[in-house]
Amino acid sequence: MSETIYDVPAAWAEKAWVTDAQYKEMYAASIKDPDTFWGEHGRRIDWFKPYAKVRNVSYKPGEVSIKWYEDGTTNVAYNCVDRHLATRANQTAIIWEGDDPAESRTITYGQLHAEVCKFANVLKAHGVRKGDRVTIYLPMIPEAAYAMLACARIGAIHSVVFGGFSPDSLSNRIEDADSRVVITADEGLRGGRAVPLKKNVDAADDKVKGGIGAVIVVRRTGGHVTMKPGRDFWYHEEAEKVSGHCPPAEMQAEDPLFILYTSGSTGKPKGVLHSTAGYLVYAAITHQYVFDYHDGDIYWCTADVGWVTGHSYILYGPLANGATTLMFEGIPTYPTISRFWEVIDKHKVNTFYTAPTAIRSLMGAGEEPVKKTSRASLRLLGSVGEPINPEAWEWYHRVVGEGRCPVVDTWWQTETGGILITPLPGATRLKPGSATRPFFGIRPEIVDTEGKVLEGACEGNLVIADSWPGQMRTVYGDHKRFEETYFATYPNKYFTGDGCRRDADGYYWITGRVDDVINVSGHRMGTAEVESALVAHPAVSEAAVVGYPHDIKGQGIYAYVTLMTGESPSEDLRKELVAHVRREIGPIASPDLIQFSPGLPKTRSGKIMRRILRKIAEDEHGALGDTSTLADPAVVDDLVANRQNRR
Ligand code: 6R9
Repeated sequence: MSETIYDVPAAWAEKAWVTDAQYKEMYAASIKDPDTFWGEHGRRIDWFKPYAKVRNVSYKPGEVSIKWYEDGTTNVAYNCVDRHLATRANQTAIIWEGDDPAESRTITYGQLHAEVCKFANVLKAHGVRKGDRVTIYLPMIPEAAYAMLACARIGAIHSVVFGGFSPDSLSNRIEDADSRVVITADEGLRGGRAVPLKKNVDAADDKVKGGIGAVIVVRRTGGHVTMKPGRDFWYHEEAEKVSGHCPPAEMQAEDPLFILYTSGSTGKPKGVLHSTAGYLVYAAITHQYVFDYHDGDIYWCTADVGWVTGHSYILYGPLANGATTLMFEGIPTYPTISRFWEVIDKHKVNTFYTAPTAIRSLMGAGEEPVKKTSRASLRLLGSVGEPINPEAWEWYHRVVGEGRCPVVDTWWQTETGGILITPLPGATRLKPGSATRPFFGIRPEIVDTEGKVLEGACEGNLVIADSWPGQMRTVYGDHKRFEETYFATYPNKYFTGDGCRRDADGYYWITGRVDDVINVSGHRMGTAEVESALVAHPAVSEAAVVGYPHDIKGQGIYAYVTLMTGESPSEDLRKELVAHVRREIGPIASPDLIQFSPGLPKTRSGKIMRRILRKIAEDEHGALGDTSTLADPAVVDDLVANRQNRR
């Protein structure tokens, strides 16, 4: 473990919103009296009707209920757009950088307002009402922002599905959310290659019970698509038919804002539900303090809007703060491996927020592609999505940031809505690899497997002892699953699913998932999902999937596959199974290694012993531990002998 410490640069301590002393004071106050702290910060957004009640939360088993600002009314789109018009109508809200470096444009707050109103009226014209679910399956184009804000404006609940998901994954999400309207584009464009989004929607529609009601299609590439009469509508044609005037709906603070599907340790992906006011307050306050956002900053988060990072830190947090946010359609390596740094120079980006997997892959190309750019505008760097190894942190800090930019390693989850553990650049001394300290109002605890709260320097499972406004409210349509997943393991606490170490300075070091979720390039993948995709193949009788350390992706996917009688292992079958999983879920779920195994290690009660499979996949088979409870210990010898991950 690296224990290098980086002090807060003097200039940062001077200009930042909070110094170390202020952090300590504000943090203590936020924990001692959350009602006062959040009562004040709730006013950073505008309200139609102000709230009198700040929090109303119960983590009690069987009656988990989370409400913030519940008697107030407001509107998220109003807060992200309209309220800035008086002072920022001509300020750039969104800088859009296309996949092709020759394509970029800026959208002012005034233009954003007009676009969002139009889009909202198109949705209304197609029968979308308050509370209806709208699925958004779009590439990284400004229309994704317009569509999300349009939903918020009229009180519809958006469910954004990442453009890399397959028709099957898309249809499951459309069906689970019971959403009648889908917004997509003819094609997406990434790294010069077209992604057939509309075609995927057509394929998904065949699988949705009752079919999709209406598909609104944004023209992006002009590529050929088939339009089904009565179901498919070109957005640009619909937009011409509607007025540009659309008043924002008055929403209750606890009305749902969006659903976002995320993988868990069991079953199909869960629809994480976030509500209106608390989410926005939390996205806004964290965006301000964590990125030390000041008026005039150019801010770039490289995530896709299909993930929570895109929701909170491309769109809602920055726009609530009246910021200029950059939206990038492409990939880090196209047309050249210097693309990120070129975009930073082109738009004079001050704050840059990306994922460790991107840093590790760019690190592999050496310093020259970075050093040939200026990056003089950069002041702050951020990291999110998975633990960042100290080597990657140091490279990011030294090469990309030239040693002058603090790195904020921000730990959070789809479920948390916003950043929970993080440095503040003007306040926190940095330790590479540590997410450092809790944000205001956050009470992390480390517990052992029995739930005993550990004190001081320790290691165990990370729980959060109390609520914060950005917390998810339920699993869409399944409150019982919400309680069981997050509040049953350690009663009266929110269980994160992450392991964590706390050092003697009170710094937190996230060690990774402790459940059956793997983190591939910062994307969450449930092992159960990949397994069920594999067993859906006719040649497969049984499958078990675990993660293993991967130099670039953080974790890779290792699949143990038992074939049906009569089937025999081959390279072709291996390839076919990879292609099959890509088709079923999407490319992010592709197994990196497949081991054909005649049997899987099971207990006498038939439970697969994943601990053993993990050890073999990690090439740590010297330390398999106790195998005496196995039904057939000989299975393990075969697994070790034929392991795929030899170092
Ligand atoms: C925002 C986001 C959440 C899981 C989380 C943890 C891992 C995210 C991290 C991190 C270490 C960080 N994670 N940020 N681990 N350090 N800075 O990524 O949400 O996709 O739901 O993933 O990602 O394991 O539990 P999500």
